[in-house]
Amino acid sequence: MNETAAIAELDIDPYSSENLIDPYPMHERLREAGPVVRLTPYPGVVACARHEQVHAVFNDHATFISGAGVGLTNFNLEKPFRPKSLILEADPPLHTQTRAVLSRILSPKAVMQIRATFTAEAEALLDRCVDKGTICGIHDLAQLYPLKVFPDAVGVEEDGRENLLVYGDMVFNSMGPRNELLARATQRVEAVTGWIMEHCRREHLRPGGFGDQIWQAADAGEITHEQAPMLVRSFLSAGVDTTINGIGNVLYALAHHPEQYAKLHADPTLARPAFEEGLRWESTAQTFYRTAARDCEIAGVPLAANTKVLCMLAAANRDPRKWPNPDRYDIERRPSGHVAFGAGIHGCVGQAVARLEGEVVLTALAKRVKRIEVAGPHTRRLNNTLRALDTLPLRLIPA
Ligand code: OVV
Repeated sequence: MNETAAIAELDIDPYSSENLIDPYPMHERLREAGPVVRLTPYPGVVACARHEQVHAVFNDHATFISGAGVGLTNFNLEKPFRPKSLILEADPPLHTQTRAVLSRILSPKAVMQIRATFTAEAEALLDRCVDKGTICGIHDLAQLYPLKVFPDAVGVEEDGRENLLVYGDMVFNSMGPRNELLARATQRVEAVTGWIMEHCRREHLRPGGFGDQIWQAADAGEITHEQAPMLVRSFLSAGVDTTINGIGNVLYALAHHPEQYAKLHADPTLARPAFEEGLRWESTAQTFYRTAARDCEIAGVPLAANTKVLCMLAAANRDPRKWPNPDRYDIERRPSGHVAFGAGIHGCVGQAVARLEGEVVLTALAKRVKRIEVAGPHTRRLNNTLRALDTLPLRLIPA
């Protein structure tokens, strides 16, 4: 360390209702205050809202570890709400082993094999949506699609899949403070945790599906049989609520930018970049934390060991230092380098599946629908980590 810089300090609560409803003014204040900012309501926490620092923290996994939790809670000091994820909340060497298994199961080759099915399901669902004419973009489209195709691919039975929504909501709320949102999620999850853990067991997983492939990796000795259900749990935790909101948020973006939708309708091959730009513009996972494994620094600012570092993905994805016109949703922008999937060794292992879902849904939409009209006010579902909509009334004008 050459020079040490003073650290900015802001009295900001990222989890206030006001900031959860509209985080963008807060993002700007945090980015402009400095490369790393202390949050006075949360002692021991600093926030990075600029792209450069978020990217740097994610790419230094030895200093900024995940094993002490990727939410506000420091697992070195407090017990997690559930046994730690063997991939999300793990560091090398454990993470290296579990990641190898999941990344093979979700490899580009595996994604090629599910592509035809995922496409057919998107087309069938969009046929039904167009027949309806006026839909809730969340309930009739953004939720139905991932809740069908992803558990099908994992090999989970149809009955009870709505439990995945309750569970995902809990997992992502658990990364914030002990506020009212977390209290309510904790109450709701009680009735579904048993179902989730039961469906991680081999006898509940269709042979050959992603879930069963984890058990096969245990048979092959790549992981233990005790680890297998915990890795299936990662699919069930991270695989549904994330893509639901990725699709929901991009529908919101397209409905509110008719000129962008017109470009997509004219050229459905823009589906993939339109989804990608949606992730940049309105990032599904707004935040993840890391924990300083030792005394260290960010941009010359000294940090003590055990400092929790709040990485604001959504703010980095609109950092004017990185993106021209960052607040503009532009489907012809190629937003490579966005951190909506994180970055570094913990970068989303399911991102090829997420992109496939986004692409085929937007392609099916673009081919059938000439125009999307906002058919009423939307409502938000507040969550400590996810940018989520509850309702999104849309009128689909057929081509
Ligand atoms: C990326 C992510 C989010 C939530 C849960 C998990 C992973 C997990 O591994 O359980």
